[in-house]
Amino acid sequence: MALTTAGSKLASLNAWVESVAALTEPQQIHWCDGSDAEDQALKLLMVERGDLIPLNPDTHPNCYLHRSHPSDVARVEHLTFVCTSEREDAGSNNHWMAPADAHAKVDALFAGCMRGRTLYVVPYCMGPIDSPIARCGVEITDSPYVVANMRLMTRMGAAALARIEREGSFVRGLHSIGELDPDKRFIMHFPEELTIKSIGSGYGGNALLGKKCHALRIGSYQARREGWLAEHMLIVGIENPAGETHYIAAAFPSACGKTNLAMLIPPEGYREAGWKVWTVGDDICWMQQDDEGQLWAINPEAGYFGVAPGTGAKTNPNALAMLNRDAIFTNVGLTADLQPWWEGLDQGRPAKDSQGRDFDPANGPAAHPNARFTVSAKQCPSYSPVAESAQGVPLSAIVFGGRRESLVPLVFEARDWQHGVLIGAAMASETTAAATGAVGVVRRDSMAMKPFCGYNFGDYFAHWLTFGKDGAKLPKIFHVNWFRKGSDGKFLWPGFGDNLRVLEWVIARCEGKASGQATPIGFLPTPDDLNLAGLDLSDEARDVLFAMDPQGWYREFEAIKQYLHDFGSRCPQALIDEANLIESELHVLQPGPQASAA
Ligand code: SAT
Ligand code: MN
Repeated sequence: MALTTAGSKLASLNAWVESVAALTEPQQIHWCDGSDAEDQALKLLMVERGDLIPLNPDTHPNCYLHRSHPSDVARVEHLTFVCTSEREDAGSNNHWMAPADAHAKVDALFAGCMRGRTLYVVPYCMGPIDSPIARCGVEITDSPYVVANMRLMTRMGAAALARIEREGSFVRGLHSIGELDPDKRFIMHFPEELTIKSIGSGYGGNALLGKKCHALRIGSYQARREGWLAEHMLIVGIENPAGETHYIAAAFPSACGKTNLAMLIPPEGYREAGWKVWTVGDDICWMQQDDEGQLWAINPEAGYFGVAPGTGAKTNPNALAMLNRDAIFTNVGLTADLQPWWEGLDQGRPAKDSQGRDFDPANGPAAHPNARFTVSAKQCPSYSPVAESAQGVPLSAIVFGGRRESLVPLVFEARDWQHGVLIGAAMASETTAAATGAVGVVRRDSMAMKPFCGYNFGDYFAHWLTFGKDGAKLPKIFHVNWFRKGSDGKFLWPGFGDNLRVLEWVIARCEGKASGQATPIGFLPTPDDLNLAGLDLSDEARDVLFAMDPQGWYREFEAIKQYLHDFGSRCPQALIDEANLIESELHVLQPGPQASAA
């Protein structure tokens, strides 16, 4: 690998790299071209340093294990800031710091932080390189692990640099692992300057700046300014036996099964009938509306940074099939013969845990619950043939979903766009291991964007409403819940491949071919509206998954209204009116004297 200081044809880029080098004082500067040779050289370097462990070359050629610092295994929302000039523009959904204070705080930590290290300049493109929806950025980092991951997760290197030089603009992301000290860790976003500064973490969403920092936080801000949407959604194509494919975008919080849904294998009867599922993306979706109101979506990413635990032959065979070559594993366990191992894998036994200790169940699971794999999207057996299309795919439906063990039925449909935006805004979910903090606590997570929206949620809801123009060919909006539990505490719905049964109803509703019952919260199917053939659903499941509990929902809407009110005058009145209307309809359905009086 030639370690050069060669710059670009873009003076503003060169000047930025020079100013960062002056601040961070690296030993050398390397401009990444994204080539195989560069990738191999970096991996060799990391193996020599002990940052990567080569896995079994027979079972997992060109695969590596990385162990991050035990204090650095997830996103850190309490250390993540959106730094707009006006505090209100960041909103109560974000931690805020004044831009000057934030720059001063992190620049002091960046000063001299790359001494003895290499500064890597990583040009990347979010989205197919020739797509008008795609946007570019440059990440400066001192972590070769970040470089190797960015090469899998984005279109990284020479082609991206050429586009950046042509366009003359790019999002600036400065990253250093710093001292990996949680007390000196900050993930700062300056949306008005299209700039990110992240220090003190080498992990996932904190360090791979193209992902959550650019494609969601800065991206959502850019999207509002430019009139498009940057969302925390998978994109999946569902092909019916007639060969027609409908594209669905679906928002779920981190670690709620987006990757599994994006790579779903149809149940046997569906497979035999000719149903196919095509993966476009598993985490992020950028959408633009055309003149007819149709939304077109691209996956800005080029790879998957998926949760390893729970990925098995039954839950996600497509993911397993793509993970046996050219992949990076982070914080998984290891078998005696150097194969990656995690809970939920159907074969092998762990010899080492995620921290490299001899595996001992007394220390907890072998893999960290937020252990990840990084792999090129092209390796997915269900990778959609149109995933690289510059114009994107046309969306038939948008699906919101959370992890809710009670109240929320399996699926319901919004009456119209405005009601759908309310459903998205009101989303709530039990927290997972993808972020540090308590797991299993229900919190509102509007559109699964609570950790990722780069501006005030009130303005964000208003932006969503602007797409609902009269006569627009908009996708229908749905809400699903795969995680409802029965009185025995077990999941009532089998999930995984069987979720296609729900998506079949979703698509049939989009085509006007299926029935649904009107309720105050939206249209619900009855068990007869879904194909449940071959499923052994309990009576409780049939009762509960398709029912709307007016009293429970009345209480839910009181909480939703309170939540909306917390955004003050920034929250669009139309959403509050919509919530009031639903609440009054629910009130009428309450049992007891009030209902007879109504
Ligand atoms: O760590 S990441 O933010 O990249 C993954 C996730 O939380 O979805
Ligand atoms: Mn995610």
